[in-house]
Amino acid sequence: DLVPVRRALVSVSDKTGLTDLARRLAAANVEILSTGGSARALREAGIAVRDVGDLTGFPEIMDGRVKTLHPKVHGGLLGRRGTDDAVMAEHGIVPIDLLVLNLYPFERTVANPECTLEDAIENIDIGGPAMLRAAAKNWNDVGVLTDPAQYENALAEIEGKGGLTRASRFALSVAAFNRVSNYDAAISDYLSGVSLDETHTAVAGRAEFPAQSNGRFVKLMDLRYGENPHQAGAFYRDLYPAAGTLATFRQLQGKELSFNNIADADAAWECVRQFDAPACVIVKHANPCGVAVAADPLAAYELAHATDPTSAFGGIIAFNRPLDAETAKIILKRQFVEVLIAPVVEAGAVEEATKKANVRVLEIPPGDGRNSHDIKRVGSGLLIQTADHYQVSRDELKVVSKRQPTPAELDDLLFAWRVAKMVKSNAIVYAKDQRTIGVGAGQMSRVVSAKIAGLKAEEAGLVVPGSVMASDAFFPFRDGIDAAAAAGISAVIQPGGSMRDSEVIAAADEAGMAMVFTGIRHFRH
Ligand code: 93A
Repeated sequence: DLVPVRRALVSVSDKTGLTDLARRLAAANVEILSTGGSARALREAGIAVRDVGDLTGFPEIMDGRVKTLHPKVHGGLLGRRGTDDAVMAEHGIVPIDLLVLNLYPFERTVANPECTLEDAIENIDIGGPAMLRAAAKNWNDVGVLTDPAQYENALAEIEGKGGLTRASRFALSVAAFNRVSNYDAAISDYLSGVSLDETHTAVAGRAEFPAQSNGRFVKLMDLRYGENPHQAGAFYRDLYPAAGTLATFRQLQGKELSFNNIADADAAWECVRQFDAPACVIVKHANPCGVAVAADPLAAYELAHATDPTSAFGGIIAFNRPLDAETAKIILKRQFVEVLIAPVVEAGAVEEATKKANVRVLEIPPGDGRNSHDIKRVGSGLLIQTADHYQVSRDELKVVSKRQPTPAELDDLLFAWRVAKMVKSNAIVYAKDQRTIGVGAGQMSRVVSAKIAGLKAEEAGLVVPGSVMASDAFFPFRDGIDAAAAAGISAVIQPGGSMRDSEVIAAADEAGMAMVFTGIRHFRH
């Protein structure tokens, strides 16, 4: 099932790894055909190449727009060895066994805010996808490399066996069709966001909501099952994942990630990366059950854990600072952990984790990229919205109570607000000294969430004077404030905007509470 590789066509925009690849192909007695810039780069490196123009007897024309669109190229890629030999011989078409090609950088070009429609159009590759499709269609006889990351394995096969195996050729063919599909989707997305004004000048449109947005995800892995064992599941990631988001993770140790692990890890990571100072977030069933900011990760963990030790059992724990061996050791001794996440996991910490084979350890390289959209399935439709990355700042807060919050209360109010943003609605967070003391999540009535937060704080023995409360949306009635007052809360942060705001503010004033409005809410369902 091996196809010997005797002739390769090399045409690459991204010249990464090009000379090494060509040198090794040449050493394996592969004849190299190449296009303008690629051929030049190879000659400069002292590698013998033949110009495609020499093969076709036709020059590159129209600034390179037509360089490989020729029957001698496409016949060489599409000809079925055995079936088409006579017709190939008749027309002087020689077989091309390997295509090494990556496309004009359309995605990178349009990512530049200065990109004009003309720049974008010139970067639509025509000959490249045509050759990729030809080679990929004829995978039975031809290999196709679309990404420098594929070079090493292919070279190893060619050097070791003299050709590519059937399994490799098929996998490379699928990858090539994937690439073409993603490329076309990027072009279609971009153009769908452009409209022409009265003078027929292109103006950028609502590019965040393209008319079509298929083919922009790539599968990272199949999962053992979905949310429940009778459901199937898989994990896809954006073709171009935003730096610093969960989808860029590296798993350093532990069992395979599950569907729920990934969902919870995302919630934990997105929560912890909101904080500048060292922080720890523990998530259970999609909600933070303990969050703290402290002098170092260990101190933050201790405080986060103490919020709700019962719920923390089997939790997903995320840090926004490197995780060291000592901290990992203490955590793993203290409790059962599903996933540990940090921007850097020191070797000693991984070592500690290997003692518990099941604990998954993830490293997420730093970056401040954000997911741009949230997607939710409804029936056989999709709800799409821009993601909620709003961070309320101190000077946006409006004090509505008679009493002003103290500086310490203000710090805690902002802390609690950030946590509340990551808690399922109705979300109520009680906090004190930059740590949660009770979290009420996912209730259908706000007052019950407030009661749950109070109950948790009491159970953990953490209710202290001067504690604060955050509510992800306004209080429709004063009962939530009364419940908080009864639990010992002294300051409240909430969006405001209820019909009964005056009643709610009066309840705060009666209890001597400070209350601030954010003016914006953070529903999370
Ligand atoms: O302008 S094209 O659409 N017309 C072509 O005939 C063609 N053939 C290859 N672009 C074409 N290519 C692309 O040129 C390849 O996909 C590759 O990205 C690039 C390599 O050009 P060079 O070797 O001149 O740097």
